[in-house]
Amino acid sequence: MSKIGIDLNRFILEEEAKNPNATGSLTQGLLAIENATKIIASHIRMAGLVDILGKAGKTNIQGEEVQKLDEFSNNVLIEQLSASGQFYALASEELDEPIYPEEGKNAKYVIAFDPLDGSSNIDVNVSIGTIFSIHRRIGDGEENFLQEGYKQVAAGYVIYGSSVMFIFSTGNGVNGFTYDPSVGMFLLSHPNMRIPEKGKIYSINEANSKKWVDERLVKYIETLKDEGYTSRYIGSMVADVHRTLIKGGIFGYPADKKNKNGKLRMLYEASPMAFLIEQAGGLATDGKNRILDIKPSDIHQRTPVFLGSRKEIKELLEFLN
Ligand code: P6P
Repeated sequence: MSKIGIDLNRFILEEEAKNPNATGSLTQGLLAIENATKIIASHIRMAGLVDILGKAGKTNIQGEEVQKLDEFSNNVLIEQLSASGQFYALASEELDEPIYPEEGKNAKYVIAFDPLDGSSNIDVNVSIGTIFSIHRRIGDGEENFLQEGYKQVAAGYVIYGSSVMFIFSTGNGVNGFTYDPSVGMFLLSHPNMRIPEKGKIYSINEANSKKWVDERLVKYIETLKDEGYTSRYIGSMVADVHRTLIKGGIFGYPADKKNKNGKLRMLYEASPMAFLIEQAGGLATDGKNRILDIKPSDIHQRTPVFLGSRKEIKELLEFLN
């Protein structure tokens, strides 16, 4: 029987019930993420009205100190994830160092997140998103976040676009939920998401092509053009990856002479997105290595990223190696 329309909470609980060793901790952690993103979504929707679009240091109509949406999103996630007691440590794109909530001192998971990726697009009303990656706790410090991506317990993103969607995986495929504000719930709309074997879209910022470290990439993109591919680049990773997951093709942010390791971060952009794309049947590489096999050495390290359909990624690897 199709589970279309089942709410996210019930779906997560049913997933937990399938795992005899589950203690409910991951469930509570995922529900904390869900709560945080509902709060973020409601504020993004109001952003244009209550003057919190990309400004800081201003007071809003209530005379309250205005936070930029990415600072606001970061604070909401820290509050909700800490209060859940399910995370020993939190690493955020907005924080130089991880934080260790008192409530999570005995927790068995750690979480890395980008609270509002693509936030430079807020003022022009382009889709933006929250990205998260959950690992098992393995120690007392930063080593918890320096684990290979294939060890992720769960990963996902919430895209705040024409509709708000929660896309995640706990290692048993990818499922997508669409937010219904009339009932305040995420409802299953995209069960068992699979990326097409091949697409007709490439997504890369060609303005940087003269700076790309590997000129063979230019040749690869030219072959896609010769095959009739079209270009789509939004400049918001969550939006570009979401379209790639649904339509297929390839998304990339390569290394260039300015960004020697690329621009995107391993922990809370490349690794969780690679996990999702692989769970949906696609591939994700840094141009040489499988993203999920790379052991990070710094919590904010950057990496070149190419992800998408098997056909395009395999062809790219042949060009580059
Ligand atoms: P560029 C947004 O600022 C971001 O971090 C990602 O969401 C996006 O994929 C990338 O940077 C866009 O970078 O240099 O093409 O504007």
